[in-house]
Amino acid sequence: MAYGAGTSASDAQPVLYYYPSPNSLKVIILLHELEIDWQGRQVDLAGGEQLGPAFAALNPNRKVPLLQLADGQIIFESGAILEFLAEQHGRFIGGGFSERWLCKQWLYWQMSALGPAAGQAHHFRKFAPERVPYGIRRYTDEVNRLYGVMNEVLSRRPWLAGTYSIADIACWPWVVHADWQGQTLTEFPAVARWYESLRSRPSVEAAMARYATREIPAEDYTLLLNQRAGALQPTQDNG
Ligand SMILES: N[C@@H](CCC(=O)N[C@@H](CS)C(=O)NCC(=O)O)C(=O)O
Repeated sequence: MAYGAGTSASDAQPVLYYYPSPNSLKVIILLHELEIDWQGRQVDLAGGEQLGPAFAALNPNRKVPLLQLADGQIIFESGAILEFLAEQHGRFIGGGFSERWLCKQWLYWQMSALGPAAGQAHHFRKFAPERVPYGIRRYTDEVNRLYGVMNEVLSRRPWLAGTYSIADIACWPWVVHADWQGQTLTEFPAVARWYESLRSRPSVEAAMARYATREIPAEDYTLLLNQRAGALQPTQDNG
């Protein structure tokens, strides 16, 4: 099946290809904060929909989230989608030059540090088919260190980049799953305060209601955890 830009009236809305996981939730929160009408298209990751040639034509990395704008333009990588939307609307990206870069700095920190380490903690603590004590210890400790970094900063100011921004929006969905990472927020009072400030925002509540939070069954991961370059199917020309 090709995806591509459609022709009906509803195609004036951007389409978010997503899965109920932290990287997609970031984008869903920002869409709500910006009051953008959007259509959600949940991708069947367990069934390998993202690996088929049609989706690969949209994202060569074959992962969600992916945002298809009304004009057909496509953006993948959650951090890039957040930056694009925030820049386009001139909101949630800091006021002046310094704050803008503070915001990007924490956004990249999330993309390169918190997200990958928390993802590995989820993997080794919850989904790995064998128990690997080194992996569990390594990523539980690293996530603990990263929460400590956030706690230090959030003890000095209410939001990671001064004012509420995509940096906070990027980090929060990972902290939602602190228990999966072996962390408890009582150890990090400033993170707990920040977590609650975000959780109680109407846009975040609305995003959570639309984001079908569910325990992802371990069998959903079978396909995801066994991919190598040789199995990549050629992409399809969507025209
Ligand atoms: N760095 C990417 C990571 C995206 C990612 O890992 N997506 C996962 C779901 S959270 C996915 O699509 N997995 C499908 C697969 O691995 O086949 C981003 O932030 O957008």
